[in-house]
Amino acid sequence: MATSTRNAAGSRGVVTPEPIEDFERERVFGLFRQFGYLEAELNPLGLLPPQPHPDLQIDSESAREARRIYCGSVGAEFMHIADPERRRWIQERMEGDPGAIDRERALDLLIRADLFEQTLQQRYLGNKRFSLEGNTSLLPAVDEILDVAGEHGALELVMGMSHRGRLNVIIHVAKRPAEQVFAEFEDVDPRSVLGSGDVKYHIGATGEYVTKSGKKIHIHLASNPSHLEAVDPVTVGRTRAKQDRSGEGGRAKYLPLLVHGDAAFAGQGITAETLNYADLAGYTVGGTIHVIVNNLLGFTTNAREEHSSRFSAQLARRQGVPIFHVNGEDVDAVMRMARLAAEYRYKFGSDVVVDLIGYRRHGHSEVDDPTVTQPLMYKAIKEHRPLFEIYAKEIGAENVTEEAAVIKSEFEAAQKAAAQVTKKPLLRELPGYWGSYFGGRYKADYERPTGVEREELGALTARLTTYPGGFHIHPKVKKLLEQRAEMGAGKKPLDYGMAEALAFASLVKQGIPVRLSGQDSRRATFNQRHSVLVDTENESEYVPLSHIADGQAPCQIYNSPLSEAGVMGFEYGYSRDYPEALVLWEAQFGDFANVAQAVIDQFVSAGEDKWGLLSGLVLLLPHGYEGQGPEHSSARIERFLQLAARDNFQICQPSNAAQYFHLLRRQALRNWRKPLVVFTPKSMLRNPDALSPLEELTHQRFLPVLPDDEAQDVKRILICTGKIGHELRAERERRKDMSTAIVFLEQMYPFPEAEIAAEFERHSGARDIVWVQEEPSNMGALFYMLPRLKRIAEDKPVLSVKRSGSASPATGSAKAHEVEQKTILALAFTTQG
Ligand SMILES: Cc1ncc(C[n+]2csc(CCOP(=O)(O)OP(=O)(O)O)c2C)c(N)n1
Ligand SMILES: [Mg+2]
Repeated sequence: MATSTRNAAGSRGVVTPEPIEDFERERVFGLFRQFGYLEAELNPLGLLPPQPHPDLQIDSESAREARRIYCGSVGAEFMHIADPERRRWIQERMEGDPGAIDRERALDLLIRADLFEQTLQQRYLGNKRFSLEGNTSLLPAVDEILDVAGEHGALELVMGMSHRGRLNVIIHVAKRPAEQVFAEFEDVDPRSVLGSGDVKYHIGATGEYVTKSGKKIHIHLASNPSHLEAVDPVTVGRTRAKQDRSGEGGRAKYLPLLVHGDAAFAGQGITAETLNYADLAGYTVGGTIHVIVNNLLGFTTNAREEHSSRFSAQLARRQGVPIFHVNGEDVDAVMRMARLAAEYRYKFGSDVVVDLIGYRRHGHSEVDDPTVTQPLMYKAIKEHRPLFEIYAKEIGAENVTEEAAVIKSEFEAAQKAAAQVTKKPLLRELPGYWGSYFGGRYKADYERPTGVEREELGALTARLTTYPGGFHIHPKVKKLLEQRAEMGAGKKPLDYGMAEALAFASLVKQGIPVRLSGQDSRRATFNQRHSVLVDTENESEYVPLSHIADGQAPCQIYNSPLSEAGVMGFEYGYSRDYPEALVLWEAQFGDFANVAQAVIDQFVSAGEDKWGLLSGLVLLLPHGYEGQGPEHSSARIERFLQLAARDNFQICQPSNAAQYFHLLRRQALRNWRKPLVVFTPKSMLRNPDALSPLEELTHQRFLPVLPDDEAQDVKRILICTGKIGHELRAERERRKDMSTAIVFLEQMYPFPEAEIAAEFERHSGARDIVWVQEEPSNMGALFYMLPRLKRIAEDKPVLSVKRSGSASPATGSAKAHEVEQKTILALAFTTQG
């Protein structure tokens, strides 16, 4: 039960006894604050009947008063919040004066929302549009949110939403001219979008909104795939990037708003993943406002089939954030709650949920007949007037018919105009910071030198391997830093860990921010990074990468929550609004990335093709067959190669430390912004054959193919990628067979055809060309390589060595793995066509 302010004084030792009637009133109010939302009248069609709670069956003046507040059109769920200050704040706002409401403005928005949909319905019958009708009070709600945001100095609303009401939002929130949306329904010249582009209810939009107090706020509605809720982490990541780049006060300036469907909010795990990082240092945006456009339906599925909780919104309860359920047809209550939610976000920097409960006037899309699955609900909906008519009557508005006629004719004029104009495919403008970056097809002149002078490497090493006096370093880390110091001084060859540290250090010194997140990324899965030093006496932290030079760019390395889709989506979003930065997401083992497959498919690989939007995100995916079983061996090279087309991303496997160094620097230093998938090492991290002399960091660049200039009189060329190449080299040594050349393919995509051809040319005496991979025949790069190698080899036979086809990526037995691996190595040197 909530404590009254007078009771709180008791904790200071001054106990003031409560008068009995106050105490009873407080007790009754406490119960209603806690359970009142269950008995609230939340659905315009009466489809969510109050659920009587035994503790609320009280007949008293206080109970009637509390019931009026807590069981009306608003169900406030907030007593699960642990912080008494937050509870008290909500309670005071719920029980206090509701404040003034601009009803005329709300009515205008409601009329526009309905008439826009009606115009679409009349003109483009049978076209999907995912109408907002039944939940049109979303517009006055957003209007209130923006007003509060404006008062707090917001510059931009970063918005993510799916299909429902999106076209309405594009016009009435993002303020695109209605003609542009109507034009999307008109016939287009199909040749302009063959094989690319996206449907109209997925593409993003930007515009300027003027709040009711006259503040201008930029609106950025993010492009969105069909995959429900996948845009949530992307929107939050984008917001964080915008906040980070704006520095001080960023949390107030950029406000994220996610609009969800009720079925998707409850059902999609990525929503839970996104909510989960709301308060974590690496991911917080100072609170996201969530609005659920709740029609108690998901396609043809009823609410009672969607979630085990009474409300879809209750997923958010674990977080201790308030949930305001509100009857979507009590427009005044909707506006009050939207305002309250926005104020709460600004006051406490917390997420907050508004559950806007209405209905869906038509089928899921306008081509579905909902009377088949929800006959009674749709009978009630058919008899239900549009909200603007109900609201106009309620507030006694005059001239509604005339106003509606004017708005209707505006939309009709816009529709006619749209039929005349040619479609403008882009509904949005890119932020200025994208000015010097570009995508499109690869050109060699995009390359930049990536080498770093030896002296500079020495200076960076000094910063990377030292820590403040008095810092209690762990003996293992001390040893690692000592070894790194020798590597940086050229006394020892470099390993991947040091190469990466030098790459990051050189970049931040050059003013390029680095952001890396993943599970255990600070130390790293294989103990190879140690980017954060932890004092053994007091656990204080020292991050050498943040002490490289005065005026350096930030280097942020975060341990992420145990989530793939949510975190990868976030980092993709971050990269979209921070093109200057090197943004990396790391998998613990490469195959865990498949939990984020929707983010890879829908954003990372296809974002440019669908929306013309770019990202330089790097995915670090540990890969390699080391006898650790089915799930720790393969990062699923085959899946990435299958997604590759038209230079949409880069797929690389650097086989030594220097290659990794140049690859990371290349990604940041070029202005060509493309996602980069890196298959990263595990045992190769410490394989002496994969170490690099310091000189290779100074002059060389990333080589898409590592030639073999040790082999002589070559009879056979083995082509491979990654770790197996080092094993083949060891095997060659054992066999003393220098007539076999071993060529490492470091970049699988875009395919370095000329470089491979040059290797074939160099060893033109070779009879056999053999692709060697560790993966089974139905996995790895085999399907991709064979036709390409055959094309280059012309009339020479191209053979392949691989594991037999297998449903699971690798054996569970370490011994069986070794037998298989030995067989591959033997066959590589002996197989004949
Ligand atoms: C991940 C995913 N699964 C399935 C679908 C197919 N789908 C599209 S809309 C929809 C129903 C969504 O219901 P809700 O979230 O309540 O939104 P509403 O359409 O009711 O506004 C479904 C199942 C999808 N788009 N994405
Ligand atoms: Mg729904």
